[in-house]
Amino acid sequence: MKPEILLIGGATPRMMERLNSKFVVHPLSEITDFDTWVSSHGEKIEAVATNGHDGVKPHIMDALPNVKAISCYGVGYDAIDTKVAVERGIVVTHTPGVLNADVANLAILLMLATSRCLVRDDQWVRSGNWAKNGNAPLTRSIENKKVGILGLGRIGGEIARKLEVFGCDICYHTRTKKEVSYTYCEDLVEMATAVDYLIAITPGGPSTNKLINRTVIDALGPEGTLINVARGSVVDEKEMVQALQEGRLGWAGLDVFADEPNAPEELFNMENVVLTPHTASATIETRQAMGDLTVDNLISFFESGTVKTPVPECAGIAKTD
Ligand code: NAP
Ligand code: 8YV
Repeated sequence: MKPEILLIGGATPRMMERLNSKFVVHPLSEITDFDTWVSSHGEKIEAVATNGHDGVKPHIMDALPNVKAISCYGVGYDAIDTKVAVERGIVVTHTPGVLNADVANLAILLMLATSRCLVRDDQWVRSGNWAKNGNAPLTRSIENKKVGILGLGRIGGEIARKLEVFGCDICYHTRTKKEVSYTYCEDLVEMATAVDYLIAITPGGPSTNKLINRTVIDALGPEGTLINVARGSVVDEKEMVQALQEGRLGWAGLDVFADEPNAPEELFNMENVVLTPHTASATIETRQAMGDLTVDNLISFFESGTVKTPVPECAGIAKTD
């Protein structure tokens, strides 16, 4: 008998094929009346496959009493209540490591796109402005600039290493000092004051909520650039928009937003802003690796009771191979 699982959000064809071969998959998107479905199927569901955006909402968690594993397609799992999961003995897994390179690449792409005015200059050519009005205004270099990284974990570390090629002077802020050669800044405001670029790459959730507030934004200032590839919740979005409008913040490169898939409309006409729709890990190669790991964790859990990549909160209840 195949175990029955609930699939929240989308899955690639490759993931679906592998999931269907091992499980009876119930896609949430195909359930029209959740309460009726729960009364006939709720107790049969033994695992959930989800993603970092959708997570598992409390009413879904409550409706599935026999869930033993939740596999998240993404490294960030702030949309899953791990406290409740651990209390119920549910093992939560995620996809760390396999997306480091592409997320770091997008952070640097946003730095380059904002500093070199990529979107404006692309438009300069397409609109005929070049032929009509001559050369575009000069832009700014990222070479040898000061960069502050908020969150120097797997991805933050990769961003730092890649930025060394540009001669950037790198410092970072985390709760605990790391064994690295980059300068540790205990105080985020002091770091923001000192740098040209501030890159956010922490987890979301309560401990990082609006860490980048008005004081930090003002410390970064009119010559500063904010890059956010972490979670929209890490930045006080209203304050950021206002600071960009008033010229108190120079530029922003943003992959994540507080209310996805909605982004503040005030940003849409700003030339000093580059926006991407939460696509830092969205390459074919990286999404394949994430999908494989998401499914591997589930298969391994049901075949051997072990998982490959449990979230740290579940270290005490998860067996690893
Ligand atoms: P990680 O290895 O766990 O690194 C997290 C870093 O953030 C650590 O250095 C940690 O250091 C620091 N941190 C955590 N809480 C903090 C706090 N309250 N204040 C300051 N620093 C804090 O995680 P990762 O694999 O690099 O991923 C980081 C996050 O990136 C994910 O959780 C996700 O939210 C985001 N992400 C976004 C995308 C995207 O598509 N845009 C893709 C992948 C990941 P300390 O514990 O010492 O504070
Ligand atoms: C995904 C992410 O796009 O891994 C993360 O934390 O934010 C992204 O890689 C997200 O999990 C939605 O699937």
